[in-house]
Formats: sequence, C-alpha cells, structure tokens
Amino acid sequence: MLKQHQYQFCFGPWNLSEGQDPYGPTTRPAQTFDWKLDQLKKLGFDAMMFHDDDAIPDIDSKSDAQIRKEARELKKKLADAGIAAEMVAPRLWFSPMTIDGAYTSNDPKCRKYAIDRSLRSIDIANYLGTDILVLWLAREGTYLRESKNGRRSVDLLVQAFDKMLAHDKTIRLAIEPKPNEPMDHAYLPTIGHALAIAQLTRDTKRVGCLIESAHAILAGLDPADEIDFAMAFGKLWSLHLNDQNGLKFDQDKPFGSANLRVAFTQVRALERNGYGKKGEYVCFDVHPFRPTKVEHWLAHLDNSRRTFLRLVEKARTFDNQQAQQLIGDRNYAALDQMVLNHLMGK
Ligand code: XUL
Ligand code: MN
Repeated sequence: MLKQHQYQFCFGPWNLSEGQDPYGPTTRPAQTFDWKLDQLKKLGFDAMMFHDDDAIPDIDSKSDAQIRKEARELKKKLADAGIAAEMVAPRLWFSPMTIDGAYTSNDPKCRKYAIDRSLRSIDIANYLGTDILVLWLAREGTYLRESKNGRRSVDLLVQAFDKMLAHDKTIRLAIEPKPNEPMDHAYLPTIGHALAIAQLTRDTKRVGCLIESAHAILAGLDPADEIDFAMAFGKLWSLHLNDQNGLKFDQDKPFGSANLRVAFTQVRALERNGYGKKGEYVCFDVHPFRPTKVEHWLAHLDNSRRTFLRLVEKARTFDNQQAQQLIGDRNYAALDQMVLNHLMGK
C-alpha cells in the first residue's frame, strides 16, 4: 500500500486559556508555561506556537541580551521535551503603544515601536529555530474610516514588511488575515489581500499566509477555498484549524464542532494539495468553552485532533469514482447525499 502522509500537530500556550471573556473573569486558575508544555507533550503533539511574550514574558522591559539568554533557555527546554517551535508572532495589540494600530498607527513613535518589536520577534524565531513569523494584524484597520488613510496604510504595511524582510534574509512572513474583531474593518481581511500585498514587498517569495478557519468564515468565505487558493501559490505555511458558528464574535470552537461538512471540505483541500509534506504543521487555534472544568481542560485540543484524523480517514475513503460519475451526470442532489452518507457512516 502507498505510504500515506502523516500530519504533525501543534498548539499555543494561549489555547489552554482560563475562560476570561469581555463580560467576566477567568473560570480556571492560571497555569505555568511548564505545565502547558507538559500537557502538550502528554497529548502527543509535535510543536508549540508562540507569541513573542509567550516565549519571553514582559518582553518590553528586557534587553536584547536578556531576550537572547531566555530564548536560548526556552529552546533547550523545548529540545529536551522533543518539541519544535512552530512560529513566533509579535503580540502587537496589548501595549499602550498600539492603541491606535501598530504598523498603521497615525503616530510615528508607535509605528517604530511596532517594527522594533517585530524585529525582536524575528530574533526570537531564530533562537527558537523557526523561520516563520506569523502576523495577525489585530489593530491594522479602523473603527471609523475617516480616522486613517487607507492608501497610506497599505504603504505603511509594505514598509513594515520590508524592514522585517531586510532584517533577516531567511525569515518568512505568514500573514494571518481576519476581517474584523477587534477592528470594525481590517485592512487585510482575506487570503487574497495577504497574497496581493506580498507582491508589493521587496521579497515576494518570503511573504505568504496562515489560514484560520474561523477567520475565513467571519469573512463569509469557505476556508477550503482559502486553502486551495493559498496552496495554488505555494504560500500556505501554517494553519489554524477551528470552527465558528456563523457571523458573530470569534469563537475558536473545536475543529468540526459547528459544521462537520465544512471541516471535511477543509481536510479534503489539505489532502489534495499535500499540506504538511514540506514540514508544515496542523495547529489548532481552539479555546475551551468558558464553563469547562479544570479536569476537562485539554479536551478541546484532543477532540480537535481526533476529529481531524477521523476526517482524514473520511477524505481518504471517499469514493471519488462514484463522485465523478455523479458529477458527469450533473446529479448534484445524489452527490450531496453521498457526502452526507459518507460523513454519517453509511
Ligand atoms: C486571533 C488569533 C491569534 C493569532 C496569533 O484571532 O487567531 O491568536 O492566531 O496571534
Ligand atoms: Mn489564529
């Protein structure tokens, strides 16, 4: 039998979250990073993804030398645990310096802060042994369109990306689009926008993307189409699988929990494009439901991976020949039911 490709899995420390939402406090006690790393290893995941301050807490108060020391210690801890660092992402949405945006802030001092912090994140990525810098552009957009010049914002984003590309000759920028939240409108809401702006940078080949299922759904798109589009360009370098129940706040539900068929379609898209064959990881950007008890704290991650693997099996056992016959006969009602029967196990 043909040796089939095995996927490698990843999550971030923030995915073991404590239940805080805009209307109420935490519902589970904070845990240490070491505890989280232990859980990741126990669950049999392969890699961890990092915001810069997941890797180096209080990063803004530390010198470059201190950052280098702590990053190297973390790298050793990860190596001892047999866990890879998948990516580093500058957290550019917490600081008082990014209240009005980061790279597109109207204040030049704030723009400089955002770029300097991103360059530090690139250094951390180097120390941790990953060449992927993820850019979720949380505050690059507006609450009201009159507050910023959209054309200037595109130029500012390109200038910021160019500084990052120049800082390190090997770093790859993976833009993670999201159409809204926290902003009313984000400047780079879809994969099309991410890949288009890549063409304006000084090294187009090193600017690609990360797709998050929930973000695509929030943009009214099918995440599988986003996967096919990005992979047609060879630019899907990371992936945040999760789920989202329609157009509301970003839910980060377990993969497949809102719409199993949309999840199946994503897995089929990953399979047909060979996602993971160049070392890309399947990351789950999922959160526990707020009422989750401490003893069930890991279930959303374990369940997401189980669902993913079941859907890989479903994708691999889908009767493509029969599907092709139905497509040839333009019998889409039968094709539709065939998919449902396959998912329901009949
Ligand atoms: C926000 C989101 C982030 C990024 C990493 O919606 O998905 O967690 O994945 O910064
Ligand atoms: Mn994400």
